[in-house]
Amino acid sequence: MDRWQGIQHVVVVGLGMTGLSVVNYLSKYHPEVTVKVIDTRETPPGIDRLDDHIPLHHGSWNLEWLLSADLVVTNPGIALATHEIQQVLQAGIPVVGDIELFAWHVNKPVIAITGSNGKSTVTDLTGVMANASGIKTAIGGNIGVAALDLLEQDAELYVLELSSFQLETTSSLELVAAAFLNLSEDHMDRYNSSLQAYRVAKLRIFDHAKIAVVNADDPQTFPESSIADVLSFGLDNPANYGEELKDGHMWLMAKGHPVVAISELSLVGRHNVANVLTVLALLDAAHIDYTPALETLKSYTGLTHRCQVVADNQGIKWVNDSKATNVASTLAALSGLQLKGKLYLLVGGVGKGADFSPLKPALAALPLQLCCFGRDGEQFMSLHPSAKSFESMEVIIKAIRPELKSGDMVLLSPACASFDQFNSFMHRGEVFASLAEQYA
Ligand code: UMA
Ligand code: ADP
Repeated sequence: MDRWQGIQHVVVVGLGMTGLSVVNYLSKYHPEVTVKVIDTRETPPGIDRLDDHIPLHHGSWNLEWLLSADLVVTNPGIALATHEIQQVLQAGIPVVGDIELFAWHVNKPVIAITGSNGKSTVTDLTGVMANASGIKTAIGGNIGVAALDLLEQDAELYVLELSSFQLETTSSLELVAAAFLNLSEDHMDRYNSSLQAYRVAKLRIFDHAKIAVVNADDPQTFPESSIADVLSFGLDNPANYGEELKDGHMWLMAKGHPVVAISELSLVGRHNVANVLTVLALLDAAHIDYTPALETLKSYTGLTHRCQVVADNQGIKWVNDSKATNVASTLAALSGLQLKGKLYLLVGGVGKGADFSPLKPALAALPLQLCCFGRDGEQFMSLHPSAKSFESMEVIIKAIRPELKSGDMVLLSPACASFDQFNSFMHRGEVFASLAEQYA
């Protein structure tokens, strides 16, 4: 089927990494279509990299452009519920995202991963292991490399991290295997506080998947249709991919076969055991023999900004978990703690409409100084008697530094997005790491 038949005028909504990748893709593979870009921001990111010949309307909407398009391609950050996008849909004009364009084009196997937490870790490790197994693999999507840009790499396999935002505008992505890692509250501002609406967006990953990889400990990850074959991973429930005690050691098991002893992994934390089990299930589902990649698996230490020790001096550990942008990821960090002294936990930022009260029981059990900062920092103040409010991360570090003793840990695991005081979670993590280096 030629998806492009009858499409002459494309309007790209939202520049940024996604919009630029769409414009570049169209000019390379579909030079016959005309492209216009709308971005509601005064200074859209990427404006300096947009070809001068592409008409750009920025700072507001342009309904005339939108309603004269044959196809509208939206940035994942634009909700379909947005009034202007609803007008486009009511006019019968198709609205898709960059992942849908990727789906129309790709002719190699694709693996995709969604979930509330662990997507980037699982996506990266799946790609790393597939490459180490001799398969030329490209990874991208929500992890920070636009999917359409991967096509340049001419890979044998694509591994995509997909957010619920991206899945909302994707309807024909065929997958050799798809994983839904877990579901917990996030992006409630976008989903009108409905966890079910957020889940339904994520479940779209299974629509055209040959094999669904689900979390036996989290039934909300199970597909509702019976189309896909299902593999499950689990820490607490019986699953195809789980753990077993053998000769005094806990092993990761793949369908009854021992793969690696957990003590041999460099990754730490129970959540990472679940992540590795998912990777094994995905690779098996894609028929990849990962035996040559087992040493790579053992030495894999994970991505930066995820429970990463950035300084360790005088017995004081400084841990950057800036990627903890929701409650469940902060809970995962707390459950994996190996604490000898007091914990100085830095929380706050943009709360995205979340309920932070599930943190309360986990915090109650800890020798803790809770340090709250950022736009929604006040929302954490009732979670622990030690809570104090600060202007910024730097003010916190300056205030707590004289109190720190050997055995203590300073942990940035903010349970919030970063956009109030930083450009991104990476920027926030870098600021923390440089403060840690300065004050450690
Ligand atoms: N925006 C406007 N007007 C516009 C266009 C965008 O106000 O016309 C705003 C929206 O609020 C939007 C924000 O700008 O949320 C982000 O746009 P952007 O230009 O920064 O986006 P990209 O650079 O294209 O990045 C997007 C993903 N961003 C979002 O989904 C918000 C990136 O995920 C992704 O890595 C990239 O595409 C490549 O696929 C980031 C993210 O925060 C990391 N994702 C969320 C998450 O992981 O929780 C879902
Ligand atoms: P995502 O791409 O879904 O945001 P990441 O792998 O970047 O996932 O990890 C984000 C945060 O969630 C980090 O703080 C990390 O320590 C934590 N995390 C990673 N895997 C899991 C998991 N399986 N369950 C809960 N938290 C996790």
